[in-house]
Amino acid sequence: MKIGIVCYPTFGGSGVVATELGKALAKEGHQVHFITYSQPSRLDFLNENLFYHEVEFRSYPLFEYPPYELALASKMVSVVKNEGLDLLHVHYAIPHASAAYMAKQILKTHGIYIPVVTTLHGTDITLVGKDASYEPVVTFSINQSDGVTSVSEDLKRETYYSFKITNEIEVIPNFIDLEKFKKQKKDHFKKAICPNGEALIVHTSNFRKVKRVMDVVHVFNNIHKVVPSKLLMIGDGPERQPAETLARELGINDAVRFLGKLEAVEEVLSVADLFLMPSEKESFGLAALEAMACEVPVISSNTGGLPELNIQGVTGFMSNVGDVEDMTRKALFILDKDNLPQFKLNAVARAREFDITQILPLYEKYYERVLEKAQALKGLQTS
Ligand code: GMT
Repeated sequence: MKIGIVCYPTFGGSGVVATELGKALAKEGHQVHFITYSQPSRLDFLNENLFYHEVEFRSYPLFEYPPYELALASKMVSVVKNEGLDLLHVHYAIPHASAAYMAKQILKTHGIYIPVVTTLHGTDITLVGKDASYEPVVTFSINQSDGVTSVSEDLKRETYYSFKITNEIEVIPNFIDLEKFKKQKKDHFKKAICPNGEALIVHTSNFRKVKRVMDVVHVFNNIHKVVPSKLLMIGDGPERQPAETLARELGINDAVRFLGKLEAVEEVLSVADLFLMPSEKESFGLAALEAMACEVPVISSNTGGLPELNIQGVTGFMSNVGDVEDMTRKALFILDKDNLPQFKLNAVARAREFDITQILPLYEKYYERVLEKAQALKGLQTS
């Protein structure tokens, strides 16, 4: 198949899923064309089946807001035509699904029918998409897609609840490459951070409000009072500075290190004992899956799709959003030396269920179904 993938090329979860999916499809022999405004950060390997097309958009003094969506739709039209794509797969509804709809209509006037698959990732539905300034366009473009997938059952429910959706939504969960995300021997690194055998707690995110980064600092502060421990904060975003200030105010700044964005997160996860994800909303929780793959149990909130990943009392624990005391109690239970080894084994066993080798065929089969449906429709129109 020749597949066009549209995504945000940044560090966010949807971009990571889209890029890893494209890489895996290319390894399987499909031809994959990424269409984005810059090189996706995880598009870091060479394969004869991988192509990258940059969306260039010119500004003009008249434009206070450059019309990116138009430039993207135009680029989709040219890539579909010039490369003979079979299908467009857009990740994150806004604005990719509506740009794809426009490209599809333009291509129809050239006698080309390009099926569009839209994958809903989370905040495109739960936060941004619901907003009145986007809702009609999001509803319309989901309903106009030839296929729609969501990354969890919860996100599917939420989408049907919040929008008037007439399309079927297929759940295909996030996945992990266990060749990359696995526990590596990094004893020297652990020794450098925890010279006295302290427990190592890790949080990774884009430090947006929805991640409740302050809860991470509060939970750690409580743990630190009982168990000698260190906290590594990976990623960057608007809540980083307030979190650093809070750590200083609580007097734990020596035990907390902010590392910023890291390429090789798996190296840090390899030496971690516990992962914290107290998010307000989380459609799946890819960062928690990455931790679990590296044998790290998870303390998370019980929101969104997290109960579909983190099994209560087995791979970690869940608490209500904002219940810092409950999260602390459960974290201390996991960190007990009699409990930790089993939680670690359970975490990686669960992660194996989301191995890319299990999930990739689901996408391939779904593409085939969408293409068959499109062919049948074309047949009806020409007969
Ligand atoms: O977590 C983020 O804020 C980034 C966001 C994105 O779209 O880039 O992640 C969402 O998509 C991921 C991949 O499908 C999911 O694993 C995350 O749970 C989801 N984030 C939220 O729902 C907040």
